[in-house]
Amino acid sequence: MQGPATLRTVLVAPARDVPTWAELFRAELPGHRILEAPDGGPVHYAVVGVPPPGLLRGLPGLELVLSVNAGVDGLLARGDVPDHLPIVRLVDPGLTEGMVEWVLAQVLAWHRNLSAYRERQGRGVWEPLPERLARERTVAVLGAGELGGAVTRHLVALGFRTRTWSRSGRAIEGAGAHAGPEGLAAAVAGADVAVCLLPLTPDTEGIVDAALLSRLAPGALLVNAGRGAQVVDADVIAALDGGQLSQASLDVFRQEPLPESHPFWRHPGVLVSPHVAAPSHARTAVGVMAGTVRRFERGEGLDNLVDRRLGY
Ligand code: NDP
Ligand code: OXD
Repeated sequence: MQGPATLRTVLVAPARDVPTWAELFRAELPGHRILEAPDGGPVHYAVVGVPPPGLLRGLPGLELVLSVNAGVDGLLARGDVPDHLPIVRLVDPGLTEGMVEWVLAQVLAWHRNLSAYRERQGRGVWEPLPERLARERTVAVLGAGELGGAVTRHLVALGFRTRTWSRSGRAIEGAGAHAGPEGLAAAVAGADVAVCLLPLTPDTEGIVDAALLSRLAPGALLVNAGRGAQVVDADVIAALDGGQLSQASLDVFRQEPLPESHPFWRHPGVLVSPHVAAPSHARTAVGVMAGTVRRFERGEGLDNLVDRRLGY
């Protein structure tokens, strides 16, 4: 029988709910040693979000980093993951379902004028607004990966004319595909809705700016659930004030929590949610991560490895 020192060890250190995550790992990987804090012994796998500075470099024997987030910009920005270590980001059906629901909730509520009727209700106004069919609206989805792809498939199923934009021009059935910097203008041209589901990299920072917004249809909806720094805040406010946007549904912000003084809080055209579009649920994510550990130990190839060169 193996003693504790020889067991493969998983350090479970997400920012929140460590005991819950650790309990689920113990159930999934009963032959492993599951730690909730480093104990000086070898740690083969680290389950982290954005760990405290120095944590990863201080773990002897580390072989694999498992991100509890889909986006690894925060983890990479720390510069703390030694170059030789593979990082697997979270791709989890539970997270994907959450994102599909959140984005569709924004798009459908705007498309069917629900916020406008809510505002009219306060004034006792019975006034039907022009209603359009989904097939009369164009939605541009920036990012056609795990989340952008799933959202696109649902938009297509509802009948929206949908276009995606990605680095590689990855195709999603029923949607138009645009690629690379030269394809961005065509992807968003005349779109009624722009949905941002990009990872934050040097190439995507500030991508939702005045130039991009000016290419949308007047009165468009902007939905951002990627990362806050992809949006130029002042350009969004100006587009709302000038009528180029009628609403901005924002889940992510340059600074989180969103500072109390930020104009997004009080702008009538902005819907703020506190980075909840697609939370990582331990009850679905741990099974996925334990599967990755088992594949790693069988020497099989890993899915969803972060490409450090691309930054996602
Ligand atoms: P993926 O890596 O699966 O997809 C990323 C997509 O973005 C790919 O289609 C990729 O292109 C495209 N892309 C990346 N860089 C560029 C670029 N420079 N130009 C054009 N396209 C680009 O990521 P996910 O779909 O899993 O997640 C996307 C992001 O969503 C995360 O990085 C995170 O920031 C955010 N997120 C937010 C959450 C929330 O609660 N608000 C929860 C989870 C994630 P290609 O297909 O060619 O590689
Ligand atoms: C993620 C997130 O990247 O929570 O998973 O934003």
